[in-house]
Amino acid sequence: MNNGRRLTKQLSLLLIVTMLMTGCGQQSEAMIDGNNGGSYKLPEPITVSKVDEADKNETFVEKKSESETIGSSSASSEKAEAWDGKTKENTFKGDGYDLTFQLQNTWEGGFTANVVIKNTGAKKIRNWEVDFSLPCGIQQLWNAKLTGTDKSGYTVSANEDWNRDIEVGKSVEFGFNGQSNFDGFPATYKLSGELVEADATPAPAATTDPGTNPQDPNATPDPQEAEESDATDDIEDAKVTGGNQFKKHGRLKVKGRYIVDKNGKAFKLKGVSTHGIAWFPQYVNKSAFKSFKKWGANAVRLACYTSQGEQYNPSKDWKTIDKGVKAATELGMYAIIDWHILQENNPTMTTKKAKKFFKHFAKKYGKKTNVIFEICNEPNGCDWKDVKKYAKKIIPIIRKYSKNIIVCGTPTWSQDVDTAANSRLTGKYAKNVCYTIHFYAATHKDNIRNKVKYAFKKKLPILCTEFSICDASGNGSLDKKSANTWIKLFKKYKIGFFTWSLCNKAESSALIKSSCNKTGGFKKSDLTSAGKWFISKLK
Ligand code: IDC
Repeated sequence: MNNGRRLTKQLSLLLIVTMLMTGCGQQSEAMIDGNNGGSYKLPEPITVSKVDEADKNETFVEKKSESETIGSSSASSEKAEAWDGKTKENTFKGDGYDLTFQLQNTWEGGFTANVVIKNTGAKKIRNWEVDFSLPCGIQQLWNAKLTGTDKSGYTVSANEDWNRDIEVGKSVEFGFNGQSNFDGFPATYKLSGELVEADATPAPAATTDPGTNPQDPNATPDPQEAEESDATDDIEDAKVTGGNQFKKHGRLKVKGRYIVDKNGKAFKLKGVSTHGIAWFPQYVNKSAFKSFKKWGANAVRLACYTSQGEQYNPSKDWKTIDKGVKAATELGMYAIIDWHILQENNPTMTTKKAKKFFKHFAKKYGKKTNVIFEICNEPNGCDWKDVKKYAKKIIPIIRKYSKNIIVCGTPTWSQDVDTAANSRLTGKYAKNVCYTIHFYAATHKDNIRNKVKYAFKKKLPILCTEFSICDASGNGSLDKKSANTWIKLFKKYKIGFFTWSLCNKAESSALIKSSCNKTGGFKKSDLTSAGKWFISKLK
Protein backbone atom coordinates (compact mmCIF):
# COMPACT_ATOMS: atom_id res chain seq x y z
CA MET A 1 0.00 0.00 0.00
CA ASN A 2 1.43 3.36 -0.81
CA ASN A 3 2.31 5.71 1.97
CA GLY A 4 -0.51 8.14 1.31
CA ARG A 5 -3.16 5.48 1.38
CA ARG A 6 -1.65 3.85 4.42
CA LEU A 7 -1.70 7.13 6.28
CA THR A 8 -5.23 7.89 5.23
CA LYS A 9 -6.18 4.57 6.65
CA GLN A 10 -4.36 5.41 9.81
CA LEU A 11 -6.70 8.29 10.29
CA SER A 12 -9.69 6.11 10.28
CA LEU A 13 -10.60 6.03 13.91
CA LEU A 14 -12.97 8.82 14.47
CA LEU A 15 -13.94 10.30 17.75
CA ILE A 16 -16.76 12.75 17.86
CA VAL A 17 -17.88 14.16 21.10
CA THR A 18 -20.50 16.74 21.53
CA MET A 19 -21.08 18.11 24.89
CA LEU A 20 -23.07 20.82 26.41
CA MET A 21 -21.89 23.18 29.04
CA THR A 22 -23.90 25.79 30.77
CA GLY A 23 -22.66 28.80 32.69
CA CYS A 24 -19.99 27.98 35.16
CA GLY A 25 -20.97 27.46 38.75
CA GLN A 26 -24.66 27.48 37.91
CA GLN A 27 -26.89 24.56 38.75
CA SER A 28 -29.46 23.28 36.32
CA GLU A 29 -31.38 20.15 35.48
CA ALA A 30 -29.60 17.14 33.97
CA MET A 31 -26.71 17.65 36.32
CA ILE A 32 -23.67 15.47 36.30
CA ASP A 33 -21.09 15.73 39.02
CA GLY A 34 -17.51 16.52 38.36
CA ASN A 35 -17.86 19.53 36.13
CA ASN A 36 -16.07 21.97 38.31
CA GLY A 37 -19.15 22.41 40.43
CA GLY A 38 -21.08 23.40 37.32
CA SER A 39 -23.42 21.37 35.21
CA TYR A 40 -23.72 20.03 31.75
CA LYS A 41 -26.10 18.01 29.70
CA LEU A 42 -25.22 14.49 28.73
CA PRO A 43 -22.91 14.44 25.76
CA GLU A 44 -23.75 13.48 22.22
CA PRO A 45 -22.70 9.97 21.23
CA ILE A 46 -19.05 9.30 20.87
CA THR A 47 -18.73 7.31 17.71
CA VAL A 48 -15.68 5.20 17.27
CA SER A 49 -15.59 3.60 13.87
CA LYS A 50 -12.82 1.21 13.22
CA VAL A 51 -10.61 0.53 10.23
CA ASP A 52 -10.79 -1.86 7.35
CA GLU A 53 -9.92 -5.52 7.65
CA ALA A 54 -7.49 -4.95 4.83
CA ASP A 55 -5.41 -2.73 7.03
CA LYS A 56 -5.07 -5.08 9.90
CA ASN A 57 -1.33 -5.27 9.66
CA GLU A 58 -0.88 -1.55 10.19
CA THR A 59 0.69 -0.60 13.47
CA PHE A 60 -2.42 0.42 15.33
CA VAL A 61 -5.09 -1.12 13.20
CA GLU A 62 -8.21 -2.45 14.78
CA LYS A 63 -10.73 -4.51 12.92
CA LYS A 64 -13.64 -2.79 11.34
CA SER A 65 -16.82 -3.22 13.27
CA GLU A 66 -20.07 -1.41 13.81
CA SER A 67 -19.51 1.89 15.45
CA GLU A 68 -19.69 2.00 19.20
CA THR A 69 -21.74 4.52 21.01
CA ILE A 70 -20.70 5.90 24.32
CA GLY A 71 -22.88 8.31 26.20
CA SER A 72 -26.22 9.56 24.97
CA SER A 73 -27.35 12.61 23.14
CA SER A 74 -29.16 15.72 24.15
CA ALA A 75 -30.31 18.97 22.64
CA SER A 76 -27.63 21.29 21.35
CA SER A 77 -29.62 24.48 21.20
CA GLU A 78 -28.99 25.25 24.83
CA LYS A 79 -27.90 28.82 25.50
CA ALA A 80 -25.02 29.62 27.78
CA GLU A 81 -26.12 30.94 31.11
CA ALA A 82 -24.96 34.43 31.86
CA TRP A 83 -21.51 34.68 33.36
CA ASP A 84 -21.47 35.20 37.12
CA GLY A 85 -18.78 37.85 36.72
CA LYS A 86 -16.27 35.90 38.82
CA THR A 87 -15.60 32.39 37.61
CA LYS A 88 -12.46 32.18 35.53
CA GLU A 89 -12.34 28.58 34.48
CA ASN A 90 -14.68 25.77 33.51
CA THR A 91 -13.60 22.21 32.84
CA PHE A 92 -15.65 19.60 31.10
CA LYS A 93 -14.49 16.08 31.81
CA GLY A 94 -15.23 14.02 28.74
CA ASP A 95 -14.54 10.41 28.06
CA GLY A 96 -10.88 10.41 27.28
CA TYR A 97 -10.27 14.13 27.42
CA ASP A 98 -10.78 17.28 29.47
CA LEU A 99 -11.70 20.59 27.90
CA THR A 100 -10.92 23.60 30.04
CA PHE A 101 -12.05 27.04 29.07
CA GLN A 102 -10.00 29.64 30.96
CA LEU A 103 -11.01 33.24 31.05
CA GLN A 104 -7.69 35.08 31.24
CA ASN A 105 -8.66 38.69 30.98
CA THR A 106 -11.75 40.81 30.57
CA TRP A 107 -12.22 44.46 29.73
CA GLU A 108 -15.01 46.67 28.49
CA GLY A 109 -15.85 45.28 25.08
CA GLY A 110 -13.64 42.20 25.04
CA PHE A 111 -11.91 39.28 26.73
CA THR A 112 -9.04 36.85 26.32
CA ALA A 113 -9.68 33.13 26.64
CA ASN A 114 -7.44 30.09 26.66
CA VAL A 115 -8.72 26.62 25.89
CA VAL A 116 -6.84 23.55 27.10
CA ILE A 117 -7.56 20.17 25.53
CA LYS A 118 -6.12 17.40 27.64
CA ASN A 119 -5.94 13.82 26.47
CA THR A 120 -6.98 11.65 29.43
CA GLY A 121 -7.62 8.56 27.32
CA ALA A 122 -5.45 5.66 26.28
CA LYS A 123 -4.92 6.71 22.66
CA LYS A 124 -3.31 9.62 20.99
CA ILE A 125 -5.77 12.18 19.58
CA ARG A 126 -4.67 13.38 16.19
CA ASN A 127 -5.88 16.29 14.06
CA TRP A 128 -8.16 17.62 16.74
CA GLU A 129 -10.85 20.08 15.94
CA VAL A 130 -13.06 21.90 18.45
CA ASP A 131 -16.41 23.48 17.60
CA PHE A 132 -17.68 25.80 20.26
CA SER A 133 -20.50 28.25 20.49
CA LEU A 134 -19.73 31.89 21.17
CA PRO A 135 -22.04 34.78 20.58
CA CYS A 136 -19.37 37.28 19.53
CA GLY A 137 -16.58 37.90 17.08
CA ILE A 138 -13.04 36.66 17.55
CA GLN A 139 -10.33 39.17 17.01
CA GLN A 140 -7.24 37.08 17.49
CA LEU A 141 -6.53 33.39 17.66
CA TRP A 142 -3.20 31.83 18.47
CA ASN A 143 -1.79 28.31 18.50
CA ALA A 144 -4.68 27.08 16.38
CA LYS A 145 -6.35 28.00 13.15
CA LEU A 146 -9.88 29.01 12.43
CA THR A 147 -11.36 26.50 10.04
CA GLY A 148 -14.98 27.54 10.10
CA THR A 149 -17.61 29.83 11.51
CA ASP A 150 -21.36 29.75 11.53
CA LYS A 151 -24.00 31.69 13.37
CA SER A 152 -23.53 29.78 16.58
CA GLY A 153 -19.79 29.68 16.83
CA TYR A 154 -16.40 28.61 15.57
CA THR A 155 -14.41 25.64 14.45
CA VAL A 156 -10.81 25.73 15.50
CA SER A 157 -8.18 23.13 14.74
CA ALA A 158 -4.50 22.39 15.06
CA ASN A 159 -2.44 24.78 12.97
CA GLU A 160 0.97 23.15 13.06
CA ASP A 161 2.44 19.70 13.02
CA TRP A 162 3.64 20.15 16.55
CA ASN A 163 0.21 20.72 18.03
CA ARG A 164 -1.98 18.40 16.04
CA ASP A 165 -1.27 15.25 18.04
CA ILE A 166 -2.30 15.19 21.67
CA GLU A 167 -0.31 12.42 23.28
CA VAL A 168 -1.79 10.43 26.11
CA GLY A 169 -1.65 12.49 29.29
CA LYS A 170 -0.62 15.67 27.45
CA SER A 171 -2.47 18.82 26.46
CA VAL A 172 -2.55 21.39 23.75
CA GLU A 173 -3.83 24.90 24.19
CA PHE A 174 -5.08 27.68 22.04
CA GLY A 175 -6.20 31.19 22.84
CA PHE A 176 -8.23 33.97 21.39
CA ASN A 177 -9.72 37.36 22.06
CA GLY A 178 -13.46 37.79 22.02
CA GLN A 179 -14.79 41.03 20.63
CA SER A 180 -17.52 41.79 23.16
CA ASN A 181 -18.04 41.57 26.90
CA PHE A 182 -17.72 38.01 28.16
CA ASP A 183 -21.20 36.60 28.52
CA GLY A 184 -20.88 33.03 29.71
CA PHE A 185 -18.83 29.96 28.91
CA PRO A 186 -19.62 28.21 25.63
CA ALA A 187 -22.85 26.23 25.80
CA THR A 188 -21.81 23.64 23.25
CA TYR A 189 -18.60 22.02 22.22
CA LYS A 190 -17.79 19.34 19.74
CA LEU A 191 -14.39 17.73 19.82
CA SER A 192 -13.41 15.70 16.80
CA GLY A 193 -10.23 13.91 16.07
CA GLU A 194 -8.70 10.61 15.18
CA LEU A 195 -7.80 8.07 17.81
CA VAL A 196 -4.42 6.61 17.17
CA GLU A 197 -2.61 3.94 19.12
CA ALA A 198 -0.07 5.71 21.27
CA ASP A 199 2.86 3.96 19.64
CA ALA A 200 1.76 4.60 16.07
CA THR A 201 4.24 5.95 13.59
CA PRO A 202 4.56 9.74 13.42
CA ALA A 203 2.29 11.82 11.24
CA PRO A 204 3.28 12.29 7.59
CA ALA A 205 3.97 15.98 7.60
CA ALA A 206 6.82 15.33 10.00
CA THR A 207 9.08 14.95 7.07
CA THR A 208 7.75 17.89 5.10
CA ASP A 209 8.20 20.55 7.75
CA PRO A 210 11.54 20.42 9.45
CA GLY A 211 10.46 23.17 11.81
CA THR A 212 8.26 20.95 13.86
CA ASN A 213 8.37 17.87 15.93
CA PRO A 214 5.23 15.78 15.75
CA GLN A 215 6.43 13.37 18.40
CA ASP A 216 5.89 15.90 21.11
CA PRO A 217 2.62 17.75 20.86
CA ASN A 218 3.74 20.42 23.26
CA ALA A 219 6.94 21.18 21.42
CA THR A 220 7.33 24.25 19.30
CA PRO A 221 9.65 24.33 16.31
CA ASP A 222 12.95 23.16 17.61
CA PRO A 223 15.53 25.78 16.78
CA GLN A 224 18.19 23.05 17.01
CA GLU A 225 16.64 21.45 13.99
CA ALA A 226 17.64 24.33 11.80
CA GLU A 227 21.17 23.27 11.19
CA GLU A 228 22.62 26.66 10.41
CA SER A 229 24.23 28.64 13.15
CA ASP A 230 22.73 31.56 14.98
CA ALA A 231 26.08 33.13 15.78
CA THR A 232 25.94 36.70 14.57
CA ASP A 233 29.63 37.24 14.03
CA ASP A 234 29.00 37.31 10.29
CA ILE A 235 28.16 41.01 10.43
CA GLU A 236 29.19 44.19 12.22
CA ASP A 237 26.72 46.58 13.80
CA ALA A 238 26.21 50.03 12.34
CA LYS A 239 27.17 52.77 14.79
CA VAL A 240 23.89 54.48 15.39
CA THR A 241 24.00 57.97 16.82
CA GLY A 242 21.51 60.84 16.70
CA GLY A 243 20.86 63.27 13.85
CA ASN A 244 19.43 62.48 10.47
CA GLN A 245 19.35 58.72 10.28
CA PHE A 246 18.88 58.26 6.58
CA LYS A 247 21.49 60.87 5.71
CA LYS A 248 23.94 58.83 7.75
CA HIS A 249 22.73 55.34 6.95
CA GLY A 250 21.07 55.81 3.57
CA ARG A 251 18.67 53.44 1.90
CA LEU A 252 18.38 50.31 4.03
CA LYS A 253 18.72 46.92 2.39
CA VAL A 254 18.05 43.31 3.18
CA LYS A 255 21.29 41.37 3.16
CA GLY A 256 21.02 37.71 4.07
CA ARG A 257 19.11 37.65 7.34
CA TYR A 258 19.93 41.23 8.28
CA ILE A 259 18.80 44.72 7.49
CA VAL A 260 21.89 46.73 6.65
CA ASP A 261 22.70 50.36 6.02
CA LYS A 262 24.49 51.85 3.03
CA ASN A 263 27.82 50.68 4.47
CA GLY A 264 26.64 47.09 4.74
CA LYS A 265 26.48 47.19 8.55
CA ALA A 266 23.56 45.73 10.51
CA PHE A 267 21.07 48.48 11.23
CA LYS A 268 18.38 48.04 13.87
CA LEU A 269 15.21 49.93 13.17
CA LYS A 270 13.64 50.97 16.46
CA GLY A 271 10.44 52.85 16.63
CA VAL A 272 6.85 53.41 17.55
CA SER A 273 3.81 52.34 15.61
CA THR A 274 0.88 54.66 15.53
CA HIS A 275 -2.50 53.24 16.50
CA GLY A 276 -4.92 53.15 13.55
CA ILE A 277 -4.37 56.50 11.85
CA ALA A 278 -8.11 56.82 11.22
CA TRP A 279 -8.83 56.62 14.95
CA PHE A 280 -5.87 58.57 16.29
CA PRO A 281 -4.67 60.90 13.49
CA GLN A 282 -3.78 63.57 16.04
CA TYR A 283 -0.64 61.65 17.07
CA VAL A 284 0.71 61.66 13.53
CA ASN A 285 2.76 64.82 13.91
CA LYS A 286 6.33 65.97 14.10
CA SER A 287 6.29 66.93 17.75
CA ALA A 288 5.02 63.49 18.82
CA PHE A 289 7.62 61.66 16.73
CA LYS A 290 10.33 64.01 17.96
CA SER A 291 9.71 62.99 21.57
CA PHE A 292 10.44 59.38 20.72
CA LYS A 293 13.43 60.33 18.61
CA LYS A 294 14.83 62.13 21.62
CA TRP A 295 14.49 58.87 23.58
CA GLY A 296 16.30 56.91 20.86
CA ALA A 297 13.76 55.90 18.21
CA ASN A 298 14.95 56.09 14.61
CA ALA A 299 11.70 55.18 12.87
CA VAL A 300 7.91 55.34 12.95
CA ARG A 301 5.25 53.05 11.56
CA LEU A 302 2.05 54.49 10.12
CA ALA A 303 -0.70 51.92 10.62
CA CYS A 304 -3.55 52.26 8.14
CA TYR A 305 -6.38 49.81 8.86
CA THR A 306 -7.92 48.60 5.62
CA SER A 307 -11.62 47.89 6.04
CA GLN A 308 -14.54 50.26 6.19
CA GLY A 309 -15.54 48.77 9.53
CA GLU A 310 -12.10 49.78 10.74
CA GLN A 311 -12.70 53.30 9.44
CA TYR A 312 -10.51 53.09 6.35
CA ASN A 313 -11.15 56.23 4.38
CA PRO A 314 -8.56 56.88 1.66
CA SER A 315 -9.42 60.54 1.30
CA LYS A 316 -8.53 61.16 4.95
CA ASP A 317 -6.01 58.42 5.70
CA TRP A 318 -3.82 59.09 2.71
CA LYS A 319 -3.38 62.68 3.84
CA THR A 320 -2.49 61.48 7.33
CA ILE A 321 0.15 59.21 5.80
CA ASP A 322 1.52 62.19 3.85
CA LYS A 323 1.71 64.14 7.07
CA GLY A 324 3.46 61.25 8.81
CA VAL A 325 6.03 60.70 6.07
CA LYS A 326 6.76 64.44 5.96
CA ALA A 327 7.22 64.61 9.74
CA ALA A 328 9.48 61.55 9.82
CA THR A 329 11.51 62.86 6.89
CA GLU A 330 12.03 66.26 8.49
CA LEU A 331 13.19 64.52 11.65
CA GLY A 332 15.58 62.25 9.75
CA MET A 333 13.62 59.12 10.71
CA TYR A 334 12.65 56.07 8.69
CA ALA A 335 8.92 55.56 8.10
CA ILE A 336 6.97 52.37 7.45
CA ILE A 337 3.72 52.67 5.52
CA ASP A 338 1.66 49.80 6.90
CA TRP A 339 -1.36 48.25 5.12
CA HIS A 340 -2.88 47.15 8.39
CA ILE A 341 -5.04 44.17 7.49
CA LEU A 342 -6.72 42.65 10.52
CA GLN A 343 -10.45 42.16 10.11
CA GLU A 344 -9.80 41.47 6.47
CA ASN A 345 -7.87 38.46 7.60
CA ASN A 346 -6.79 37.10 4.25
CA PRO A 347 -4.74 39.71 2.39
CA THR A 348 -6.12 38.50 -0.93
CA MET A 349 -9.44 40.02 0.16
CA THR A 350 -7.77 43.41 -0.14
CA THR A 351 -5.75 42.98 -3.33
CA LYS A 352 -7.67 45.51 -5.36
CA LYS A 353 -7.50 48.36 -2.89
CA ALA A 354 -3.97 47.41 -1.79
CA LYS A 355 -2.83 47.75 -5.40
CA LYS A 356 -4.26 51.24 -5.51
CA PHE A 357 -2.75 52.13 -2.16
CA PHE A 358 0.75 50.92 -2.94
CA LYS A 359 0.78 52.29 -6.45
CA HIS A 360 -0.05 55.69 -5.02
CA PHE A 361 2.49 55.63 -2.19
CA ALA A 362 5.29 53.84 -4.06
CA LYS A 363 4.98 56.40 -6.84
CA LYS A 364 4.99 59.23 -4.35
CA TYR A 365 7.65 58.05 -1.89
CA GLY A 366 9.44 55.17 -3.57
CA LYS A 367 12.52 57.25 -4.33
CA LYS A 368 12.83 58.60 -0.81
CA THR A 369 15.51 56.68 1.02
CA ASN A 370 13.63 56.55 4.30
CA VAL A 371 10.30 54.93 3.33
CA ILE A 372 9.55 51.23 3.86
CA PHE A 373 6.44 49.43 2.64
CA GLU A 374 4.64 46.87 4.82
CA ILE A 375 2.19 45.06 2.60
CA CYS A 376 -0.02 43.16 5.06
CA ASN A 377 0.05 43.68 8.79
CA GLU A 378 -1.34 40.40 10.12
CA PRO A 379 -2.75 37.67 7.90
CA ASN A 380 -4.88 35.36 10.03
CA GLY A 381 -7.15 32.42 9.37
CA CYS A 382 -5.50 31.95 5.99
CA ASP A 383 -2.61 30.06 4.54
CA TRP A 384 0.90 31.16 3.78
CA LYS A 385 0.17 30.37 0.15
CA ASP A 386 -2.54 33.07 0.17
CA VAL A 387 -0.08 35.57 1.59
CA LYS A 388 2.48 34.68 -1.05
CA LYS A 389 -0.10 34.93 -3.79
CA TYR A 390 -1.01 38.40 -2.56
CA ALA A 391 2.64 39.42 -2.14
CA LYS A 392 3.35 38.44 -5.73
CA LYS A 393 0.63 40.83 -6.85
CA ILE A 394 1.71 43.78 -4.71
CA ILE A 395 5.51 43.55 -4.79
CA PRO A 396 5.79 44.20 -8.56
CA ILE A 397 3.63 47.31 -8.20
CA ILE A 398 5.94 48.74 -5.57
CA ARG A 399 9.04 47.62 -7.47
CA LYS A 400 7.94 49.63 -10.49
CA TYR A 401 8.69 52.74 -8.46
CA SER A 402 10.96 51.71 -5.63
CA LYS A 403 13.92 49.61 -4.55
CA ASN A 404 13.15 50.16 -0.87
CA ILE A 405 12.58 47.45 1.70
CA ILE A 406 9.23 45.68 1.59
CA VAL A 407 7.97 43.91 4.72
CA CYS A 408 5.74 40.89 4.25
CA GLY A 409 3.31 39.68 6.94
CA THR A 410 3.23 36.04 8.00
CA PRO A 411 0.26 33.80 8.92
CA THR A 412 -1.35 33.64 12.37
CA TRP A 413 -1.18 37.37 13.03
CA SER A 414 2.40 37.52 11.79
CA GLN A 415 3.72 34.82 14.07
CA ASP A 416 4.62 32.11 11.58
CA VAL A 417 8.08 33.16 10.52
CA ASP A 418 9.02 29.49 10.64
CA THR A 419 6.52 28.79 7.87
CA ALA A 420 7.93 31.69 5.86
CA ALA A 421 11.47 30.41 6.44
CA ASN A 422 10.53 27.03 5.02
CA SER A 423 8.96 28.45 1.90
CA ARG A 424 9.97 32.02 1.31
CA LEU A 425 9.40 34.24 -1.69
CA THR A 426 11.97 33.68 -4.39
CA GLY A 427 13.52 35.40 -7.40
CA LYS A 428 12.40 38.94 -8.17
CA TYR A 429 9.81 38.74 -5.39
CA ALA A 430 12.46 38.12 -2.75
CA LYS A 431 14.69 41.07 -3.49
CA ASN A 432 14.91 43.44 -0.54
CA VAL A 433 11.99 41.74 1.17
CA CYS A 434 11.92 40.85 4.85
CA TYR A 435 9.27 39.12 6.95
CA THR A 436 7.57 40.25 10.07
CA ILE A 437 7.14 38.73 13.50
CA HIS A 438 4.63 40.27 15.90
CA PHE A 439 4.36 39.45 19.57
CA TYR A 440 2.40 40.47 22.62
CA ALA A 441 4.67 39.45 25.46
CA ALA A 442 2.04 38.31 27.98
CA THR A 443 0.56 35.92 25.41
CA HIS A 444 3.40 34.97 23.10
CA LYS A 445 6.33 33.33 24.76
CA ASP A 446 8.82 30.55 24.04
CA ASN A 447 6.54 28.86 21.55
CA ILE A 448 6.68 31.93 19.29
CA ARG A 449 10.26 32.86 20.20
CA ASN A 450 11.25 29.39 19.00
CA LYS A 451 9.77 30.23 15.64
CA VAL A 452 12.05 33.28 15.47
CA LYS A 453 15.09 31.24 16.49
CA TYR A 454 14.30 28.64 13.89
CA ALA A 455 13.68 31.21 11.14
CA PHE A 456 16.82 33.16 12.03
CA LYS A 457 18.93 30.04 11.79
CA LYS A 458 17.30 29.41 8.46
CA LYS A 459 18.55 32.88 7.46
CA LEU A 460 15.18 34.52 7.12
CA PRO A 461 15.40 38.33 7.30
CA ILE A 462 13.04 39.40 10.08
CA LEU A 463 11.70 42.74 11.29
CA CYS A 464 9.32 43.08 14.21
CA THR A 465 6.98 45.81 13.03
CA GLU A 466 4.62 45.46 15.99
CA PHE A 467 4.75 44.25 19.55
CA SER A 468 3.60 45.15 23.00
CA ILE A 469 4.35 43.89 26.45
CA CYS A 470 0.74 43.20 27.40
CA ASP A 471 -1.48 40.42 26.08
CA ALA A 472 -2.66 39.93 22.51
CA SER A 473 -5.77 42.03 23.06
CA GLY A 474 -3.56 45.09 23.38
CA ASN A 475 -4.69 45.24 26.99
CA GLY A 476 -4.31 43.27 30.22
CA SER A 477 -1.34 43.10 32.51
CA LEU A 478 2.21 43.69 31.37
CA ASP A 479 4.69 40.86 31.25
CA LYS A 480 8.03 42.58 31.43
CA LYS A 481 9.89 39.35 32.01
CA SER A 482 8.68 37.86 28.74
CA ALA A 483 9.14 41.22 26.99
CA ASN A 484 12.74 41.45 28.21
CA THR A 485 13.43 37.96 26.88
CA TRP A 486 12.04 39.03 23.52
CA ILE A 487 14.12 42.18 23.31
CA LYS A 488 17.24 40.33 24.36
CA LEU A 489 16.64 37.88 21.52
CA PHE A 490 16.11 40.73 19.05
CA LYS A 491 19.26 42.47 20.20
CA LYS A 492 21.22 39.26 19.80
CA TYR A 493 19.83 38.67 16.31
CA LYS A 494 19.97 42.36 15.34
CA ILE A 495 16.25 42.39 14.64
CA GLY A 496 14.55 45.80 14.64
CA PHE A 497 11.35 46.41 16.61
CA PHE A 498 8.38 48.77 16.71
CA THR A 499 6.03 49.06 19.64
CA TRP A 500 2.24 49.39 19.56
CA SER A 501 0.96 52.12 19.94
CA LEU A 502 1.28 55.88 19.93
CA CYS A 503 -1.99 57.03 21.45
CA ASN A 504 -3.66 57.65 24.80
CA LYS A 505 -6.41 55.03 24.51
CA ALA A 506 -7.25 53.49 27.86
CA GLU A 507 -5.57 50.17 27.11
CA SER A 508 -2.27 48.92 28.44
CA SER A 509 -0.45 48.90 25.10
CA ALA A 510 -0.99 52.66 24.67
CA LEU A 511 2.22 54.60 25.17
CA ILE A 512 0.59 57.81 26.40
CA LYS A 513 -1.40 57.97 29.62
CA SER A 514 -5.12 58.31 29.00
CA SER A 515 -5.11 61.29 31.34
CA CYS A 516 -2.65 63.11 29.08
CA ASN A 517 -4.28 65.23 26.42
CA LYS A 518 -1.10 66.41 24.73
CA THR A 519 -0.47 65.12 21.24
CA GLY A 520 3.24 65.89 21.18
CA GLY A 521 6.09 67.33 23.22
CA PHE A 522 5.83 64.41 25.64
CA LYS A 523 7.70 64.11 28.89
CA LYS A 524 8.54 60.82 30.50
CA SER A 525 5.78 61.46 33.03
CA ASP A 526 3.23 61.45 30.17
CA LEU A 527 4.10 57.85 29.35
CA THR A 528 2.29 54.75 30.59
CA SER A 529 4.33 51.96 32.13
CA ALA A 530 4.44 50.27 28.70
CA GLY A 531 5.77 53.56 27.30
CA LYS A 532 8.40 53.94 30.00
CA TRP A 533 9.50 50.35 29.61
CA PHE A 534 9.76 50.80 25.85
CA ILE A 535 11.95 53.89 25.92
CA SER A 536 14.27 52.13 28.34
CA LYS A 537 14.88 49.57 25.55
CA LEU A 538 15.85 52.19 22.99
CA LYS A 539 19.27 52.76 24.47
C1 IDC B 1 -5.95 46.73 18.56
C2 IDC B 1 -5.99 48.03 19.32
C3 IDC B 1 -7.38 48.28 19.87
C4 IDC B 1 -8.35 48.24 18.71
C5 IDC B 1 -8.22 46.95 17.93
C6 IDC B 1 -9.07 47.01 16.68
O1 IDC B 1 -5.02 48.00 20.35
O2 IDC B 1 -7.43 49.54 20.51
O3 IDC B 1 -9.66 48.34 19.22
O4 IDC B 1 -6.89 46.74 17.53
O5 IDC B 1 -9.14 45.81 16.06
C7 IDC B 1 -2.65 43.30 16.74
C8 IDC B 1 -3.07 44.22 15.68
C9 IDC B 1 -3.51 45.55 16.25
C10 IDC B 1 -4.28 45.36 17.52
C11 IDC B 1 -3.35 44.76 18.56
C12 IDC B 1 -3.98 44.54 19.92
O6 IDC B 1 -2.11 44.40 14.67
O7 IDC B 1 -4.27 46.20 15.29
O8 IDC B 1 -4.68 46.64 17.97
N1 IDC B 1 -2.84 43.50 18.05
O9 IDC B 1 -5.05 43.65 19.83
N2 IDC B 1 -2.08 42.13 16.57
C13 IDC B 1 -1.93 41.54 17.76
C14 IDC B 1 -2.40 42.41 18.73
